[in-house]
Amino acid sequence: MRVEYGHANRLPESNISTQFKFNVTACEPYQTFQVAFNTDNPQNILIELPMPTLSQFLQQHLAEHQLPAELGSVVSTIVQACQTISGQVRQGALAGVLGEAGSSNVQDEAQKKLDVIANQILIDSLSTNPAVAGLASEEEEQFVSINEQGRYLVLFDPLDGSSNIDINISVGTIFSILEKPAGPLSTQSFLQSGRAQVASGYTLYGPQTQLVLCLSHGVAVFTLDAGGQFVQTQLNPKIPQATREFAINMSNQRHWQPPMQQYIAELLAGETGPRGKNYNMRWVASMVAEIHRILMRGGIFMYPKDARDPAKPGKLRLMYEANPLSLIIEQAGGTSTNARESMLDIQPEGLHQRVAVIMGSREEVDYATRLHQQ
Ligand code: P6P
Repeated sequence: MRVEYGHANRLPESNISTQFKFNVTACEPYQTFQVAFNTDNPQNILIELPMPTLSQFLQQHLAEHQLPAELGSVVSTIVQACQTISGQVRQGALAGVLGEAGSSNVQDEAQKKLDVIANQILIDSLSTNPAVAGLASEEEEQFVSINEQGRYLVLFDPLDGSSNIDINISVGTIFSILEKPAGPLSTQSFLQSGRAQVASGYTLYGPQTQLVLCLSHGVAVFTLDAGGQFVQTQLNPKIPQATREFAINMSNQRHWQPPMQQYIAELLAGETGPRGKNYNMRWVASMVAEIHRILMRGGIFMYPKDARDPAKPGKLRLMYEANPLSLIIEQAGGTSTNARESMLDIQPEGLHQRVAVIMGSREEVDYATRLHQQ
């Protein structure tokens, strides 16, 4: 953070006669700093201050919001695993981690080598933390019991967007943290609505490796620095209410239900149609990358129910994709639904339950959802 020039209130033990007040260009609410300045010309104060690291942020955030230290410990364990995964992703072919694993997961999807590696890194890390009672992963059919006395449950998609790995397009890790209910650990322990999440986040392995974290009190963005530290680079990004950018896989258009057909047709009609403005489209095929773009500049992301498999309400998974990302979207001023109800209110019925997804800028999500409710 730079303080370009400053004025400070009367400092103790000082012989300064005039009042000074700092006009700080960017500052964390809790950032404190000592100032020694030249009284001959106080206007030329330049002070470089370090942005907080993840551990500094957690220490302050947990205290400010009276959150348990164990929650910070579980977050730190997940983030350390993500740093290890980042190292593997970055090396790609050089580490021999690209290509197919030659196996399928519970979703009957072909696993990439990095899917399996990332999954094992997270399981191994979380298994060392006594605050973790159990975990659920996209790559594991059943939950994994860790410590019956643990306080938290962790659910994750170890490497979302893995079809992009071999072509060097951004992928990410998505995680969700719930409190373990009383009683013996079972699948039912995990089946809590998205509103019950005590934390969620994702790590985006892109041009930068970035961590986006939400402990239900705002959203913080961190960037992995050259020394291997996550440093806070943004606090409480806000998603614009309106947008001109939508993200959907248009090749599925003929399979959508009529309300989604209508909604997208109106967007494509642009300023000549009922919406009265032109739109742009993006599709990365990596949900974490789409949601990060929306967090940074707005937009709407959709993966609707389609007729290819009428038994499936959607492609994406509720517990470790839609819910953790919906918490972040809502905390940043956006909204998220399954086209009928708020995503975070859905009562889960299975660990790997799929769901239709519409999330992002409130104005568009509300409009698209209303079309499905008519
Ligand atoms: P499609 C990645 O496989 C994923 O689960 C999401 O990250 C992404 O948004 C979606 O599927 C892409 O699906 O059908 O366009 O390949």
